[in-house]
Amino acid sequence: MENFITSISLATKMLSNDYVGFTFFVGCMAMMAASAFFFFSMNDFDTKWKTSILVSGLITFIAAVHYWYMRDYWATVGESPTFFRYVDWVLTVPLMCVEFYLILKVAGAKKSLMWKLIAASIVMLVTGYFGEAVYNTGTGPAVWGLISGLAYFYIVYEIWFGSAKQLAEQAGGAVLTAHKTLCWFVLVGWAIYPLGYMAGTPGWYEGLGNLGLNMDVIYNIGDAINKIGFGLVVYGAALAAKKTA
Ligand SMILES: *C/C=C(C)/C=C/C=C(C)/C=C/C1=C(C)CCCC1(C)C
Repeated sequence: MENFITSISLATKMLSNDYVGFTFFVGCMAMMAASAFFFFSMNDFDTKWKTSILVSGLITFIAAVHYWYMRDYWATVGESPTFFRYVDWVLTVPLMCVEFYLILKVAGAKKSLMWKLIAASIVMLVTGYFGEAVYNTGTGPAVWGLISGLAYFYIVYEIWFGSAKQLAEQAGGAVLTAHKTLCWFVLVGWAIYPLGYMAGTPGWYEGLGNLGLNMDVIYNIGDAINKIGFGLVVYGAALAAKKTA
């Protein structure tokens, strides 16, 4: 009985230098707050933008639920919640690809563009998981990290220079502005993740941990910037489109 009671205790003490625990906690709140914001504001917009903002809210909401579990896993088990992390990404990153498609739909984007981006994002994440959690010794992290990186570059290429770029230019206005900003998120914001991966691979950049920047802290910073920031760009585009309409 006593064991049962301690195992359902809702809060564990957090040490003041526990940056991982702290960023999981704050990240969880931020994702919840962002979800509430997106869900409550979506009805201010017409159908086209409403769906995009709904997807922004789903991305932060799915992350909030995962952060709730990851925060708890870290507090009770004291290890990186790698599995929850990748389940979160496998759900939310494809939704970000959907977001690109939804924005470009006005310019006639085809579903094939969306599926190409989704497929590349899944290759990127599954191979990343292999390098981080399955084949994580010897040359494993380098080989799987490289394949993951190639899939990442394919996404960057497609949105910056491929058909997605052409569609954004045809659409112009708020769509073009939003597309450009989201392209920067993918090029710079998403590049935070390979840094986290390198900080988490034994013998690579573990030294970053001495600066308080270990793998989980880097991933948590990346998620806050990319998931909430990405959603706000979409929200901003919806507002801009409403003003010019
Ligand atoms: C909300 C979560 C997002 C936007 C996650 C994005 C994750 C990546 C862009 C991960 C990329 C990786 C590489 C490019 C190589 C090393 C392995 C990964 C999976 C960390």
